[in-house]
Amino acid sequence: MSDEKIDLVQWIDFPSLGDDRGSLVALEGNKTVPFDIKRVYYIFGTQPGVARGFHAHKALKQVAICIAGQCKMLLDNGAEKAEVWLDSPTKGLFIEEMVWREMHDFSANCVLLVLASEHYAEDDYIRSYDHFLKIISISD
Ligand code: T46
Repeated sequence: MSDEKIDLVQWIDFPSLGDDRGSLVALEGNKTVPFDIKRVYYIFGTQPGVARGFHAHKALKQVAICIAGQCKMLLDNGAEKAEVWLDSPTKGLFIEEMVWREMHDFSANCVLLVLASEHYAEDDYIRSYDHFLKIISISD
């Protein structure tokens, strides 16, 4: 097994293909996005004070991009925690498997676009933080 440590916060900068009409960002699986994109979803209209997430994924990899407004993402790999603002349509946050995530402080206009490496599967979710810590400590 490799001892290589993967950074918890991994940003991807997407080139903005702008001209005098405005801006355009293109997202391509296995190119600008480091996996084959199997699913796309977006979160919008989040009510004031609401926080989302509170889970990790066993195998799913995702890239989250705030294409309008802003929200805060908390990432936690069991050893380290980081909180970052998602607030740019040209910046993607790459979230690997086995990372606990929470989203907080959504602005009213926030549209959070997420690209996923797998189709939706409820059995890929770990929704108990204690269970997540247990699994992480076993796999270390
Ligand atoms: C994640 C964070 C960033 C589906 O039916 N298909 C889907 O592809 C998704 C993502 C969700 N759903 C259903 C499941 C729930 O009944 O939509 C409902 C809301 O999903 P959830 O409560 O999981 O939403 P969040 O915002 O807590 O988490 C979502 C993703 O589920 C998760 O993978 O990493 O956004």
